[in-house]
Amino acid sequence: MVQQWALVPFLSISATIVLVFLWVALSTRKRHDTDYASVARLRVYVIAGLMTLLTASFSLTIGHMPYPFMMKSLPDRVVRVTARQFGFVFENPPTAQVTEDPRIFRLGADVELDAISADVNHGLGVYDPGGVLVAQAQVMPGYVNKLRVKLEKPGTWTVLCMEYCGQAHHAMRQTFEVSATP
Ligand SMILES: [Cu+2]
Repeated sequence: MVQQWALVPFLSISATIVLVFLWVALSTRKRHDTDYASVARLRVYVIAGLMTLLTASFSLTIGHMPYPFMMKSLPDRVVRVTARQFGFVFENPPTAQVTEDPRIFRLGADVELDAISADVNHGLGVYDPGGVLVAQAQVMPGYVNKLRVKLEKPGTWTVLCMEYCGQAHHAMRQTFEVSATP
């Protein structure tokens, strides 16, 4: 749903850019003198408008950042995800005293995926059972990227590689289960 709504600003901004280019191209057909005072005034309006737009969109969206819930609480579970050409391996962290299957979670769990690569750069894309991309992170060799995900839908979730990493990149996928019964 979010992905579909993202098309609306993309298409309207693209249309605006095309119209501005057309307007500029057509306005150069006949010669006229420049009124620098009105150009300066227009510039002030454009900058003021842009600042208002940016401030408004910043204040409206900042509350939806995923970070506050990450700061407030510890994850319910931590799972290490190692990416390599061409797959993802889920494991319990070596220090954890858990015997749970690292690919089965309970519904509503707040999970931290500690993603690292064993070879080249990959991307970790986490899709819910409806096929919606819920979270993603870069996966790099030599660095653990911590991705927090709330598993709010029961069923089979899919992990796909989000960065072209070689010939079988398209086949790089893994699944995990979110079960409503504990
Ligand atoms: Cu990959």
